[in-house]
Amino acid sequence: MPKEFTIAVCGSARVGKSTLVNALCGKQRNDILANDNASSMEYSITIYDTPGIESWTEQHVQSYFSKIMEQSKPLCMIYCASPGSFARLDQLQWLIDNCIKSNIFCAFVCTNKYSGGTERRAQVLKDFHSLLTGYHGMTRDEGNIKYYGNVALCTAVNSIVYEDREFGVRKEVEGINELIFGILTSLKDDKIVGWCYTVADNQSFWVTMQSQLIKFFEISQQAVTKFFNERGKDIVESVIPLILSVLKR
Ligand SMILES: Nc1nc2c(ncn2[C@@H]2O[C@H](COP(=O)(O)OP(=O)(O)OP(=O)(O)O)[C@@H](O)[C@H]2O)c(=O)[nH]1
Ligand SMILES: [Mg+2]
Repeated sequence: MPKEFTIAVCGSARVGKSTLVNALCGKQRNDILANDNASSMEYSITIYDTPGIESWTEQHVQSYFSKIMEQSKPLCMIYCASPGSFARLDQLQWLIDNCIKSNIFCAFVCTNKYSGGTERRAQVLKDFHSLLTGYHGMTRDEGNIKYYGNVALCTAVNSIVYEDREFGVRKEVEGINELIFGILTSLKDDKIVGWCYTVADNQSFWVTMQSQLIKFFEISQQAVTKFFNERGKDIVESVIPLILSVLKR
């Protein structure tokens, strides 16, 4: 039996949930089957990406999330809101209460951050912040990510290139690698493994964040270089086993 991990993605319709999932995974699919060759154990990863709920009412949230919980407990809940889309903080309380009760880490993400202007983006982040401080004080503010103990983090991302030809504006992808790293460093034990496999194909993450990963997990640079030389260009094949061996220590 493969070890199963699930991730719950929540939020209103058209805010950029699926685009974020693709950016995190580094590929266009929602169900990933990954093999850990080192132990020949199989990991199965399922991402629940809501098909656009038009009215994100408390009732919808409850039935959707309860259904996921029946299947298996998610290792992480990612809540998405785009600038201007976010107005019903109270409806999120049930969701956070339940995540905390079940020990599920929450990532609150302002998706498509350039779509609604600076003020609206700031408002979403302000709303996330005031909501989360009701549960846990802010413990860290690093790399544009605010952390609230082991409960949650919040940040803003641009999942794909943003272009406004009329105003001659172009913005590159932003905040995805940092978000992956933020979630990775907030999880515990085998949830870390699940998250590593979720983002296993995101070459950009493993390459860009290599030194941060080495530092955080206290992996030796020498070991990474050695694996890298032996296994060729596949960073994933070289870094994930090292993280796993650190966790098993
Ligand atoms: N430039 C840019 N466009 C984005 C971003 N996120 C989403 N979009 C665009 O916004 C639209 C909606 O994105 P989706 O990812 O389909 O949103 P969704 O929340 O999955 O939508 P539903 O599944 O219908 O609820 C698409 O046209 C995306 O290309 C982003 O970060 N940057
Ligand atoms: Mg979608």
